[in-house]
Amino acid sequence: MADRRHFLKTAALGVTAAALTSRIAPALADGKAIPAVSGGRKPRVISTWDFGVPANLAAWAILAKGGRALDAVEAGVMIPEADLKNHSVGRAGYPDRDGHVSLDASIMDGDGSCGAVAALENIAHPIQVARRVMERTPHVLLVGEGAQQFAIEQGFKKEKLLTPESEHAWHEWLKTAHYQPSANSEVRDYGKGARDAKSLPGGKDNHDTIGMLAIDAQGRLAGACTTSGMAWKLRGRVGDSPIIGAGLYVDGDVGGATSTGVGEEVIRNAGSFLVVELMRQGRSPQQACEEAVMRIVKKRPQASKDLQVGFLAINREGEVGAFAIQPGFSYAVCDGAKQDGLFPSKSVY
Ligand code: SD4
Repeated sequence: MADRRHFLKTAALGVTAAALTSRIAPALADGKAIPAVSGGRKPRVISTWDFGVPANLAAWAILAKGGRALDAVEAGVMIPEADLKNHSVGRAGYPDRDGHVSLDASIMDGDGSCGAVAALENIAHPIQVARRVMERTPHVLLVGEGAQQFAIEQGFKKEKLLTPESEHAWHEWLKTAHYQPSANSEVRDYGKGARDAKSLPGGKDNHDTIGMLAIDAQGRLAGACTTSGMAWKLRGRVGDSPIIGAGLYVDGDVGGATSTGVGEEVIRNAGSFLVVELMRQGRSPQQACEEAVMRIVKKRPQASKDLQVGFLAINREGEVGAFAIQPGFSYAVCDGAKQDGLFPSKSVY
């Protein structure tokens, strides 16, 4: 009955699951969806969006010396956390609707160890706090004031993260106070993508994240994900990035996945866990990302036309895959052959 209701609803919208599948079929059939990045190369580090390129380089400094994947992803994502041009991660992130910069981050090692913080304020490098949660507490996730208290006890400095530029953007937003997530704000705010802003769907710049996955010379896998979440979000809102299994998941026997975009859609579908489980069942990283994206689209076909979600994955062979709902998602790949690889992801639309 529920299925029938769902069918009638989607049919009424003129968008059936079959129609959606056929929209991506050409991409699958013409070979374009074959992973741009083949396997067999270790070490390798990959990350979301254009700002993944400098982040990968910091991770590479560790991986190239034979260092540990876990150390590499932590060091890598600290670059965008500190970057004042990046209004989506760490310092200079856009605030919530009440003007608070509130940060989410998670880190996971191939052996299943993980740590995360959510709605953390006034601490510049949430990924480091997430790692401390993983290594120095019996817990996985600390939130809000408790997370900040823990960070300060661990020696992190309390500081103001709202920059004058981000504060100005918030005041501009307050003039209408209209909340509408928009796709691909990550590239719009950052680097060359800024030029393409007008051509992208949506209005305000309001979300970003870096997700990073690495495999080291010994074949160990790890991942990290950090964000200031959706700009102008409700105070207390937590996205997918600090939720293990949603914004990040790593299993050393299989591979890792991370996500970017509207976190609510990713949480609903346990997105990164789903991608890793699909790889466990034999899908390539590319196939797994495509299936996870289509799961989101099929559940909410109408809503998905106006929102962005992208998945990025690597398997233990080092093979890479990426897929998104909307065009515009990019991912950076760094290995011994090329350190500044940047690829456009395939997408449903
Ligand atoms: C969130 N997934 O908080 C994050 C935002 C994001 O690209 O990834 N934006 O929902």
